[in-house]
Amino acid sequence: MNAHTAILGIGASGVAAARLALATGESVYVSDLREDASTRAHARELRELGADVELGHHDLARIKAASTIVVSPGIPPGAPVLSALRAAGIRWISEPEFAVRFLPGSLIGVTGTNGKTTTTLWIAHLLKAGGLDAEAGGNVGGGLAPAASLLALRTPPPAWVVLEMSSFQLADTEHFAPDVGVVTTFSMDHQDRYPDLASYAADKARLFQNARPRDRWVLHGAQPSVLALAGGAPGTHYHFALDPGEGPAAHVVDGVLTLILDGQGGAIPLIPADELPVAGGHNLLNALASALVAALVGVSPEAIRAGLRTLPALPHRMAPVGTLHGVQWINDSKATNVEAAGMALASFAGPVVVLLGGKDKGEDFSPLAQWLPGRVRHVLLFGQAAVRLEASLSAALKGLPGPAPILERVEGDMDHLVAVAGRVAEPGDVVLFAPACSSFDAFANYEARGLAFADAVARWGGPGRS
Ligand code: UMA
Repeated sequence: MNAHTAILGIGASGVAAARLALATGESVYVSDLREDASTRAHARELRELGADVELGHHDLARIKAASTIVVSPGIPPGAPVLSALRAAGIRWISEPEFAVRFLPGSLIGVTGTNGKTTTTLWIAHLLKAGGLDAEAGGNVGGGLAPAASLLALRTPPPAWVVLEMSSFQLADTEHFAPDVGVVTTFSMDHQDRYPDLASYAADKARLFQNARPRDRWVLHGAQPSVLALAGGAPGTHYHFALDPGEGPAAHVVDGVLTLILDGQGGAIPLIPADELPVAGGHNLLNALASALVAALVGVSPEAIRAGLRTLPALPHRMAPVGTLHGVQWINDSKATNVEAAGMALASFAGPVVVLLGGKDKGEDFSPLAQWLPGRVRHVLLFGQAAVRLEASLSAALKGLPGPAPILERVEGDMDHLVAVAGRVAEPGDVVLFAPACSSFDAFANYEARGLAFADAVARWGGPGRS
């Protein structure tokens, strides 16, 4: 009898894993608790390919009978179906763990709290610039790259696969072993799923669980939390950082992105930072990490330079929405945590009007305060997190020197929020939509929230229109 695979969840992960399992001749049972237009459409697609799909119910007996169980990352560890499997001593894996069984090429795994999607896509871009057969995928989402299993369906499969791995996906890995592993940043996030930093770190650290002496690790050298994740994992550890002080392999010297790699004859200047086609200090770090990975896998400095000059900008990340009456509007809806919003704020000297709010994940907001005095003129607080944001920022601002911004809570829809921002902004200001919270209090995801912001700015159109 063919191997039997059970797949839990029929979102992007479940559909991709099911298609891969079916293509390899396995019999497939897919189940999802949700029964709506979207799950029904996915069910129809998979049934046509030969899968057995059940909506509204997980049949535990059928799941237990499977030789492989693939669980979608959005199913929380405490979900009844997973508790039942755990109680029965039955193990499951995540979708990328399943996919890599069918990916014979070299694997680059990218994780981190922020910057992992950009870095994943940029590494693939630089490898392609060097003539390598490389594809990006994994957690990326937003239609920018496919789930890992869909890469495994390509014939022939890519020689190089660059996979973004979320902590949820890393949690359920067993044999996942990247040839090159990258950690972009690490700070607390997803507090709605993790009880503490240690358990979040434990999942992220699974990137290193099967580390071999030949592996290469590319790490944010200025973040002790990243270096602690890697610990003493076997393999060669390379650091990237803005400051050349600590001797990282990739850094910035006199405004020029520079690599220093053993056996390559000293410093290799790449391109001046101001020639990168994307804004933001954190993008400089993403570019350094990507260039370092490309160099480690053999892309020439010439090809890296050409690739850096053509790095693609990603939607909803520091994306200019337009300049209206001297005010620049920036959509950074992907800033779904404090670290990301802080990095966005740090990219502007000021004056800034910043829009913060959304679903409260329980994160400590007070570190945001350090970016406000002297830079931010006005903070508009919206959504479910507004009250706690206001309390936490006003308390943290008391201990800081410099002119404090006005904190103002705004109720109502996106059109109203944008109109208030337009009213308080003055010519020369930046209005920065970098919410520091996830979008799920009012939107399906950060993309829908970013689109709503951009649309509202377009509708508003300028002062006097509110
Ligand atoms: N469900 C059950 N039983 C349960 C609970 C849930 O059947 O007990 C069902 C839900 O009804 C739902 C499915 O399980 O239909 C869960 O789907 P999912 O949330 O895992 O979504 P997918 O569409 O499979 O998307 C996932 C990633 N989503 C999450 O991790 C939440 C996508 O990352 C990723 O692009 C995709 O797989 C392909 O790898 C997005 C994301 O937001 C971009 N990731 C988070 C992040 O980056 O911060 C982690």
